[in-house]
Amino acid sequence: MDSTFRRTGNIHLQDLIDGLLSGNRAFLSKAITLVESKRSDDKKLSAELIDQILKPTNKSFRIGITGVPGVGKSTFIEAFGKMLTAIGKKVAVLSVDPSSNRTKGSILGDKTRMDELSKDPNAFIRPSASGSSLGGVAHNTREAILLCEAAGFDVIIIETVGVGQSETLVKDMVDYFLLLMLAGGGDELQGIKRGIMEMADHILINKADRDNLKAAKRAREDYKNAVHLFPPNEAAWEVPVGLCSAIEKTGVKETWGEIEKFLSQTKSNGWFDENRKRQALKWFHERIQARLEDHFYSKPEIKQEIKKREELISSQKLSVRKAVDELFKD
Ligand SMILES: Nc1nc2c(ncn2[C@@H]2O[C@H](COP(=O)(O)OP(=O)(O)OP(=O)(O)O)[C@@H](O)[C@H]2O)c(=O)[nH]1
Ligand SMILES: [Mg+2]
Repeated sequence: MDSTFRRTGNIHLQDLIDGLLSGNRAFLSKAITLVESKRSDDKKLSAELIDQILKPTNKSFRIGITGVPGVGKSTFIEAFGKMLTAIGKKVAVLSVDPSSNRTKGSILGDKTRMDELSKDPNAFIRPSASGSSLGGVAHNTREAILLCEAAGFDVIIIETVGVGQSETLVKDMVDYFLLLMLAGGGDELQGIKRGIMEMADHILINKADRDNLKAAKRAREDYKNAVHLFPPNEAAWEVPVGLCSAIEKTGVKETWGEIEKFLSQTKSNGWFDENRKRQALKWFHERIQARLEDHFYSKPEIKQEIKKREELISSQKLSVRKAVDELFKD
């Protein structure tokens, strides 16, 4: 039994590729597991896999969705995803979750929140990318996006929690960045930084239903005013501020309407392609940096050399500059 056979879950790489390209979701799952693997023989196979499925495609559309925990991202994706499959789209949902303390429970919770979508034959849901660092998670997610596209999914949704650096990572891998907000929380309370609002291509106030509707309408006016003060974005896109209720499924079609407008505008003004090109180049350089770092720190002698110098630096017997020069001497 060759190692290729064993490491792809008892199927040959070529069969995995054929299954993936035919849109088989079980094969897609296996392929994502393979690219997430840290084993060096798996990494070789993954590289081959990615290389073989990579063909230029402009067919797909990648949407990032963020917002504080509990804002309703998963519930929204369920409603939005079902609406998309109903109009004939194939939808893949991936999630980026930088918090390592998230339990299996909430992943199960997500599955139930996306209950209908997860049963839909035209949808694929992958709860969480794994990785030892945020950069690793981002890398795995980017490759998972490529695999989903190769499997024929035309809308790829990436859900991420609105806390910390993960927004920037997701922004760099999507065509459209949707920020879900709540009415009445106030920006500080919602933990959403101005920088994240500025990154958004669309602000959507969720839970605009029942007793909350009035407050949501007021919040929409506030956010509209705020958005006007932001510097214009490179896409020359006027950021819409909308209302929705993921539970009552209102504002969902309208959201897709805005996205279609964005698509046609940015495909004709060139931003869509330009943005993807820039993202690919940025990814390329990030990977070079990660590789250099791995290469350096994995040298067996380097740990000790670093430790020695850490002590000298702490006791002010060695300058940081000299220490670094010494480490890179040869
Ligand atoms: N009233 C109302 N409740 C909603 C709406 N959308 C979501 N909820 C509720 O809000 C809670 C959180 O929803 P989720 O979809 O899990 O939120 P999330 O943003 O995915 O949360 P995390 O994945 O934990 O960050 C659930 O109890 C939902 O039922 C909505 O439009 N209206
Ligand atoms: Mg969620």
